[in-house]
Amino acid sequence: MRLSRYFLPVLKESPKEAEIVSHKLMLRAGMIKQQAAGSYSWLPLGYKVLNKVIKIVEEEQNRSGAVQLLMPTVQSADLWKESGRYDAYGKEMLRIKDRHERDMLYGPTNEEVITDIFRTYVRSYKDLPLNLYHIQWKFRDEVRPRFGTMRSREFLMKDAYSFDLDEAGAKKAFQRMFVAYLRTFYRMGLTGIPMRADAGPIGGDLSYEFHVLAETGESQVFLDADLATKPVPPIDTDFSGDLSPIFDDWTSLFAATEEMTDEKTFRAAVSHNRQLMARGIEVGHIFYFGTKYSEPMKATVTGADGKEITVHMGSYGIGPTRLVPAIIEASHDDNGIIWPVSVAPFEVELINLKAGDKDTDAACGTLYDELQTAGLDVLFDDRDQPAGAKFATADLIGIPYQLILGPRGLKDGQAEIKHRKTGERETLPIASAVARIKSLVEPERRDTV
Ligand code: 5CA
Repeated sequence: MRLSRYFLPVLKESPKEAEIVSHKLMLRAGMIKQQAAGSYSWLPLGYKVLNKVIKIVEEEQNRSGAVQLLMPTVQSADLWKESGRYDAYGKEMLRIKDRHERDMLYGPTNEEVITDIFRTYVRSYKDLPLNLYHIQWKFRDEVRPRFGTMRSREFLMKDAYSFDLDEAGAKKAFQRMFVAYLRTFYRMGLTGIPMRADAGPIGGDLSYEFHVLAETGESQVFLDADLATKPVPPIDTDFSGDLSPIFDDWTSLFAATEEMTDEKTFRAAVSHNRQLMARGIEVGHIFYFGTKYSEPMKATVTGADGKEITVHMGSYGIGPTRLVPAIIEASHDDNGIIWPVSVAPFEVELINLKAGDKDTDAACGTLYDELQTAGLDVLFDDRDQPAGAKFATADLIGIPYQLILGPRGLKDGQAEIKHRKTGERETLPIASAVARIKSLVEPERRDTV
């Protein structure tokens, strides 16, 4: 992408309405624009990051055996009356009437719709286990939408729903999602720590939240510090095998949100040198709730003995539009965002220090073509602007590697690479620059680990 042809409305000043660093940086870097309270447009740079986050979520859901579909945003209230949640959900639900005065709602979650799909088509125990997921917009009329897309009213959710014959089967489904989540957050450059949590309005008695540790997190969390450095299960993990050793290993270490524990219990349970009290951002939440929805909505299958079995269910959420600011909270400095390669809007930014100079333009044009041919996601700052302004924008939008070329370097046959994260600079022959960038980027994509 040539920056001269792109749409990147960066702001010089920090917007006053933003309280936390990720919100400030997303506005300054031209990633989002507020449209109403808790509602945002995703501008091209932000949308590109969001799509990379979504792709990782999809890959890991698919790897674990979940199957993707798509359900509507606007739902009929009838299903919610069947499950008994229509009145219970309260003011967070956006209630709508259509032209025939029928009660509709903008879905805050999809347990009812998926249970309806399941009961329409699935008849036999032979069709289980089944896990169906979608990535779709939700609306929750939050009391206090804040922090940009971190807590918005309209937000994107990946929600998966598992169906099993009994509790033992459902626990296995739960473990598959648990492992998929560990991998998902790791691939985005995050440490996502599973914590025992409160199930809230979704219900059930087994629930884990996944938290990213950050000073601005809304939850107080208590954990065994060893969890923060634990290697996640690798790409060749067998999701059809027994995952309980991995699950038990992770959940044997203390980690809980403030709703589930207190400081005294925590201090008594974890050895002194491993006690970590921190703030956390909830990026995922998984639930096992048995027959809470299948019972009232009559989601049953016929068992091997011909008897009707009410299925056991779980649901599993991830917030992609919250993950983007969470990644920024975890990875930034005074100059701007520092994207992990796997979710960076572009992997490398080519900077022409003297746009308009015939030779530099030609050399940069060649580099731009070669970077693309090498399979790299490239942003080319070809604008006629002072070098200082270009460097400031490059640091602000946080592209992991900058490849810099000007007339002086060109005369000596040398280009410069700047590593955004460390500030390290290397000067190298122009002819080897593309191969060098490729060798830096590829291992950091985390798509084969
Ligand atoms: N049906 C279940 C799981 S599928 C559910 O709704 N779970 S949830 O309420 O915990 O939400 C799942 C995830 O959505 C959260 O972990 C969070 O990452 C994201 N999320 C929830 N509310 C918001 C919000 N207001 N803004 C941004 N993301 C949100």
